[in-house]
Amino acid sequence: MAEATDRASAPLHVDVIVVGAGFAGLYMLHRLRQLGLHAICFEAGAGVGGTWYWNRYPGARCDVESMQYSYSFSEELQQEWQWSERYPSQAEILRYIDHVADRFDLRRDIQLETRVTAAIYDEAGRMWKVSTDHGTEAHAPICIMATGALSAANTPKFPGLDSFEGRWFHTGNWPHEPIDFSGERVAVIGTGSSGIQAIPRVAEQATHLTVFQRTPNYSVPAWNKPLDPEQQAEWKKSYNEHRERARNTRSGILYEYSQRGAFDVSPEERVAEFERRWARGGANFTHAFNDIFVNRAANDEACNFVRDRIRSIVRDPKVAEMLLPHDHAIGTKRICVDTGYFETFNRDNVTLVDVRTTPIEAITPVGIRTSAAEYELDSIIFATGYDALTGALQRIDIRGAGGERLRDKWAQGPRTFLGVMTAGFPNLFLITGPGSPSILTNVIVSIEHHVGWVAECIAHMRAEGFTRMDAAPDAEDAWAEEVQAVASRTLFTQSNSWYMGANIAGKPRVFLPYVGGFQNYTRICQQVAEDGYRGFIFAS
Ligand code: NA7
Repeated sequence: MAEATDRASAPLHVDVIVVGAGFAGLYMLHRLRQLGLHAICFEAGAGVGGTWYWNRYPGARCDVESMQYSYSFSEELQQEWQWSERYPSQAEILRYIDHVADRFDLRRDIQLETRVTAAIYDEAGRMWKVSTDHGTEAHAPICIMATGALSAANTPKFPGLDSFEGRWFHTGNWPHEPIDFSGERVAVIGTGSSGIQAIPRVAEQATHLTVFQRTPNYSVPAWNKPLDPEQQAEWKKSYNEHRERARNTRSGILYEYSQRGAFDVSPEERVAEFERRWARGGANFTHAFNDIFVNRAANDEACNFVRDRIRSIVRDPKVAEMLLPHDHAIGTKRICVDTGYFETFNRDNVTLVDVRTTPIEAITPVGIRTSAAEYELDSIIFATGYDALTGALQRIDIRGAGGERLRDKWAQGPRTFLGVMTAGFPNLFLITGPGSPSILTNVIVSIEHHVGWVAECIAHMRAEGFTRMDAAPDAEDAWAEEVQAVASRTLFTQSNSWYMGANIAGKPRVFLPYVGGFQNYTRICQQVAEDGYRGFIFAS
């Protein structure tokens, strides 16, 4: 582990700079070493793990099953690691990432507690000059942004937050010491995946929990449970086959993808199918029929089923009504997977406040004031999400050829070729960047694909003697159109989701990831490479 202080004042010269030591940065570092390159990785956290380092809120858990949410690049690694539950907790994922960092001896090239503040391309020297919050600089011909799609926390600017005399937290930046809410009056603002996971756990501790909900959300039960060691061993016998099958799906996850439309079956069969999937748990639910993401009537059937479930779980009909999602098609905002979320509203110590009808006006020294009432609080938890996909990149001062700022280039929305490069920013690679399937998939599957593709591309550059690679503007324009075109054929673009940038004031409303399917996307990437990296411009 490098010391955070007293780093050399002269710029460090390496072959590649990697920004971020989460799942993407760690694997990138490993692949670069295999190419014989000297890379350095900067990481803002005091440990590796990225998202899973920061998101330590109560109940934090992945909504992709453990046997799938892990690296596949090492047969030894996937065989030796034992998962303990169907869905992995944050703590278990972090133990796994720490194990990976040690097992592949990655730490010696990672500088922790070092936030990258700027990355500026020096055209004459063909060099990325990267600055950090320590005032240090590193220079490298190649820079790789492994900064994460959900890593730039969004804390709404409610007036008066600074005056609040209690404690406040963001789920995406949770303290590392244990936080005990016993005996406290607590608020959770936000009912996305993070809020829905945290709310049941906080309600168990707090004297009183008030949930401030702007948009009710669809959630299906996780039915999390311990993993049977025999089943795990059985799965591992053909781990690579499972992985390969997953890579050939649209989300990189082995769900049961139905080949039937919702109206190909009788109403009774339809409900039976939803019931079967509800009983099985998880996001598999939205794949009950193959038209749920494209046909509003089919989607409505799934929505109605979930609304009926909410009504049957929540005892107070008024509260149940407040919890019913109506404003978006199921799955077009990330579907939540919960443990006892709706049941929590049956507790005497939990109150639900609808901030669409009674908006939060201010945070006061003693609590939260809405247009209708004042709530006295000891702690406030912001489960208010992220400036997704572009936020982490745009918080860095990135300047490409001719000094163009990425923030300016992306002012009307991000533009990339394949989500992996953006024209005018030579030798700058993005891992699971906007315009790639990224968070619409099992993100580790996407990360492994991107890292592998970038590593092969760098190997190609070296083999051919190229020192400069850039996306061609016409290829980028065509890809940006394709990203929007495939999205417009789905229901996704009709929702005010973070996929659309709609959760951040002033963010352009464009669909950010590529929704055309992971398996189709990877074929396109492969074809581009086989065609001599068609759509990229090389120079030596
Ligand atoms: P999300 O899914 O963006 O959820 C954030 C929640 O916070 C959502 O309910 C928002 O309501 C709410 N929110 C945001 N700003 C405000 C304000 N100003 N007032 C009231 N409520 C607000 O983030 P998560 O962290 O839960 O999940 C992110 C992803 O991480 C998740 O999808 C998984 O992939 C893992 P809104 O819906 O915008 O009305």
